[in-house]
Amino acid sequence: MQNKTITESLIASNGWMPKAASTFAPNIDGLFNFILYGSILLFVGILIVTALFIIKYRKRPGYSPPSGPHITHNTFLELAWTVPPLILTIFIFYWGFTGFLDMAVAPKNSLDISVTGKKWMWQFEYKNGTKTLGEIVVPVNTPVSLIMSSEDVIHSFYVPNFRIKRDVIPNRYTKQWFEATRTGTFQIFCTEYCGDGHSQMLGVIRVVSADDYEKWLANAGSADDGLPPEKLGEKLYTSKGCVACHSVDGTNKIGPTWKGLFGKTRAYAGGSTVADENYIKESIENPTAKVVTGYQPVMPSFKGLLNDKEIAGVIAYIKTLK
Ligand code: HEC
Ligand SMILES: [Cu+2]
Repeated sequence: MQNKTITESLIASNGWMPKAASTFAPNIDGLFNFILYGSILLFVGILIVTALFIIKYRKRPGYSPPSGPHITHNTFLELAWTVPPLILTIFIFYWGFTGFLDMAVAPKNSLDISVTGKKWMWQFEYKNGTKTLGEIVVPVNTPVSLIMSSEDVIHSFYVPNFRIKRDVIPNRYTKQWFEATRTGTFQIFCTEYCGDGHSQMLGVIRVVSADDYEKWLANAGSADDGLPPEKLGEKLYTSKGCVACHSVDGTNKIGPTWKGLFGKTRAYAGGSTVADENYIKESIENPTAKVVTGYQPVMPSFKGLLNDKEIAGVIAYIKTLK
């Protein structure tokens, strides 16, 4: 699922960059291409001139270098290699700086969403209290402002299709805004190495029409599409970030594998219990209550982040992993 989204949204539209999907993208791509192709042009030009000079002035029988006074200065030449590059760099600076300012200041009417990065998930909260994990839904053609902070280490919020990337830092708020120009699902990455689960610290931005957005928000962010419980659980496994720490194929990652978990006897400091529905629910909402022997108490609590239906879905999914 998540992987499919990655490939779809990141496929390059022109064999080159991921499909542009924000108002920033044309300007940024323009500047990037200008610098890239400009550099290539200059580089190739210099190589050609170098090659011509090597041939023209090579040491060979019957050729002696032009004689005359030693040249120390040529005002025209010196101006020629100073002034045009200066104008070029000022132009590039101006282009980049005005673009940077546009990206730094969010329009007044923007939709605010707060973002919390923590190992290894993205958590979002809308103004009306709707909380989501690993996914935000936003209306198309509307400025959205992200107010971001981290609960642990430095993370970085990166959406290639929107050409936005901003560090997410503990004890400080950083802001990033964007306006999506097309509907679709776009990948969020963490681009600041933050530990074992870094590469799994993924999320998606779903851009929908204004109507669909209102509908979604009215349903308090539940988007379970009427899936059967075990399918819902399977979806949540990736979308809520459990995948960063739990495998379903028997390998132990940061947390124990879910394969064969249901009905197994679990040992924890001070006792043991059979992994039944209640144990799984407790493990999700209050993970430190019974820390499985051999593991660190690093699982964050998902209390309030998974509703009862979703927890039932996770339980149903774990039951299928025999
Ligand atoms: C940051 C890593 C991390 C994430 C993310 C995480 N877990 Fe865990 N989980 C752990 C660790 C470590 C343990 C074992 C220690 C403990 O019991 O707290 C554990 C234990 C569990 C257990 C008990 C497993 C057993 O073998 O007894 C369940 C059930 C569980 N997690 C469910 C979830 C669900 C559901 C999610 C996603 C919504 C999730 N976890 C996300 C790290 C994580
Ligand atoms: Cu991170």
